[in-house]
Amino acid sequence: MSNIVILTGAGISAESGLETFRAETGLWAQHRVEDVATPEGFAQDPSLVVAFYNKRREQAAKAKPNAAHEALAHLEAAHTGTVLVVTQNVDDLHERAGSRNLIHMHGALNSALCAACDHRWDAPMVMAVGDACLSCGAPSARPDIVWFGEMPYQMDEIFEALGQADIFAAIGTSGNVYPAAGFVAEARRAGARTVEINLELSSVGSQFADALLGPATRTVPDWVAGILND
Ligand code: BJW
Repeated sequence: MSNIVILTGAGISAESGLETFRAETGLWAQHRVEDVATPEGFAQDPSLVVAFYNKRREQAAKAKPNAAHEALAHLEAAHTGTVLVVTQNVDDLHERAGSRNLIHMHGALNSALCAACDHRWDAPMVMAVGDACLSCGAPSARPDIVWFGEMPYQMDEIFEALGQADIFAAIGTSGNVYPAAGFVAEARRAGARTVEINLELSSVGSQFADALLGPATRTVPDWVAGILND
């Protein structure tokens, strides 16, 4: 019985048609990160930020889980040990594929957060600046997204799982954003076998014991089949 922790990033949803961040034509080539993914950007121009996430919410709703999301859901159902997926993605393709033991460490497009009282609720498809909180009534709704400088969610649970991991895989993430980019070091300290699954080696690729290079819809099902046949 082995414990498997899987970190996913934008690359796992790329073949579902969702843009990654750091590709040449990706989201950060079209928007200044300071403008749309920081609390300061939201304070400066909330309409711009709300519109950015409204558009991405609409795109995510139209996208479908691909063979890589489905393979991870199958792994969770078929593996005799534990499987935890920690995603940096704010789309809901993992849960729509069937993953249940899942942490959205950078938040979720389908969730709204009250900046006044921290209450969360299901976001409407189109949020507006100054939407009222469903709990306290303050006009303080914001997208429930972890921006730069904010604390990612469920970090205690993630570090506890990494400390007990036998296998750690990072799929489709460039290794540029912390704390997620530090998970491989944490998993290695715990003695986990580590594998990077990506089109190319990431910024932290040299820290992994193994690499599987290629599109996630091919490499992830192959990797899952290998684990289940072990
Ligand atoms: C494929 C593929 C295919 C493509 N198949 N693969 C200096 C040093 C160290 C840290 C810091 C520092 N200064 C500031 C920091 C901290 C900061 C940080 O890391 N900054 C860096 C830029 C240096 N981090 C934070 O502020 C975080 N909070 C924090 O640290 O709190 C304190 C703390 C300390 C200790 C413990 C705990 C907490 C918050 C980070 C919030 C990130 N937010 C964003 C935007 C919001 C979400 C959204 O709008 O969607 O999250 S940024 C953006 O990057 C998004 C992503 O989740 C994240 C990671 O991107 P990802 O997923 O890796 O995408 P890409 O595009 O970079 O890569 C795609 C990959 O896929 C590529 O490798 C492709 O090759 C691959 N690929 N197609 C397989 N078909």
